[in-house]
Amino acid sequence: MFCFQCQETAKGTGCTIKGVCGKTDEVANMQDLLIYVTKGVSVFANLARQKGVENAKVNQFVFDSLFITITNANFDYDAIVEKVKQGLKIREEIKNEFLKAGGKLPEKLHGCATWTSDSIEEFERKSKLIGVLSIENEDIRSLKELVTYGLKGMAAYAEHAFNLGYNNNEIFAFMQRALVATTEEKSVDELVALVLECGKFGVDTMALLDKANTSTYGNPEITEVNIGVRNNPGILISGHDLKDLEELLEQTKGTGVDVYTHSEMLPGHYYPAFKKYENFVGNYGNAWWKQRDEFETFNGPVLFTTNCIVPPLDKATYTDRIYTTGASGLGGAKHIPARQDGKTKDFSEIIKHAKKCKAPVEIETGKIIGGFAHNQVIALADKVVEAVKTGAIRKFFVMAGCDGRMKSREYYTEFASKLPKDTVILTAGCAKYRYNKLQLGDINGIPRVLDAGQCNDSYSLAVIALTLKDVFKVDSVNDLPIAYNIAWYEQKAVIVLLALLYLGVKNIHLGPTLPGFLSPNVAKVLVENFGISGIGTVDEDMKLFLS
Ligand code: SF4
Ligand code: SF3
Repeated sequence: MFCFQCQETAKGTGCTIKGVCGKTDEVANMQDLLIYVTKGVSVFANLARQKGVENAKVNQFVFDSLFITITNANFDYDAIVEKVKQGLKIREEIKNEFLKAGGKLPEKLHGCATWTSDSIEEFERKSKLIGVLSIENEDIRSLKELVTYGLKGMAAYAEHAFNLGYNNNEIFAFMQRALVATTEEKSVDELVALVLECGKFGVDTMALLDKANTSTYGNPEITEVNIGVRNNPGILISGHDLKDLEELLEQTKGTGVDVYTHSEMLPGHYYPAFKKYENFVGNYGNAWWKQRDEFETFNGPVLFTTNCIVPPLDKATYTDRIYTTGASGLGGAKHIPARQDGKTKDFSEIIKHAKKCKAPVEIETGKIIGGFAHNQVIALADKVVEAVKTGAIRKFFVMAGCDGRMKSREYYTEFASKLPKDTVILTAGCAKYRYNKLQLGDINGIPRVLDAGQCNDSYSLAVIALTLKDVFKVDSVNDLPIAYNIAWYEQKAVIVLLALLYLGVKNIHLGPTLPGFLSPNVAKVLVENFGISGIGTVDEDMKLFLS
């Protein structure tokens, strides 16, 4: 195996024996094969599209497969093998549709469009030959992988929007065109342009998901979320999918089973539509990487709707309480099947399981506050603008992104606590758990940590910046008193970053380490054109940001 797609990649350069995330060699290789086959499907989907054929099943296969290979989403070898088989079938289907529409096969086709097999031995043999390192030139490899990781993040957001009935064929067409581009000979300049285009479609996808979420569940509003527990048995729901949350709440209503959110599902509490559920009790625990402790004490079943899963240790007592659904998967865990023919998912087994479990052990008490997505912040705009004009707010710090296990991430807690009292943190994603319980106070009633929601709600932060740009009548978002100190971990953060670059945001600080997949030359391009940099010590950075 070779994988360097996330921030925790071994030695900052690549996981080669086993993933730091827990992905085995076999799973990593099979995910590579799935990406390879997905590129093959995209080859024919692109050709077919030129003949006017748009195939919804193909589009769904492509975004779902990309999503499955995101860090910490799916560790289930058998599920990934099944997906590869499905891909080979779908590739044949779309190829035939292309031929039926009068298409003529190109003389030369990439191996991803022609390789086929039905033997697992051949799957495994092939999977070792087509990975990241099969691209020799390190700059080309770096850019092609940067595009691929951006697409993975985009796919995740597209899937959530799709689950709520929101689609955009232009996004699907871009995804497939970009996947095919990674199989073609391209110059560095062409690939840099593709990276930026990926950012453009990242903005579109996040805007689509924002529309899907807010049209379906209302605009997030200021909410105090309980972090303590009640005495009933509970189900802990993690990941990002709000449709799953809705169906779980509907099915647990009146059963005596409480529902708690974990990690990235916390912002579920901010939506008006979910406030009517009396059994939607609060948020339990912290960011994803603390799950090995927090799932022990939770006592009840845990439902993963997406990443981030940490495979349980052998001694864990909660392994049989894990359920997965959607793109997520874990060998040995029960997977709740997708919706069929417009029906809801069936969570009855989890609910039955919960009824046999003890109530959660209380690990924290009190409340955290959030719900500062664009609509809510813009409703407060007068107050915010006033505070900036009078100098009560000196600067905003966008500290969105991901959390992770590395000790170096303590930087973000220290940074947040050392920020002067006249600054405000804008956050989204699980990065917030590094400072959302610090009691940083407020400025004239505006909390100093404004949580917009999940990582995809980083879109809200962009909308807020663009609104402030108009209010303050400045030419560029870079003229606003906003600094960017972003933490990244997986590929959703990659698409958020590319989206910000596309919107013209400069001088983003990215930490705790720069991506291992950036070759020195590609890193140089990002530094020279966008002013991207890493982080230093808290004190040095604080001086730099406030100077
Ligand atoms: Fe390593 Fe990250 Fe890849 Fe997992 S996802 S194998 S930790 S680089
Ligand atoms: Fe977190 Fe995985 Fe990225 Fe969605 S849940 S921000 S790391």
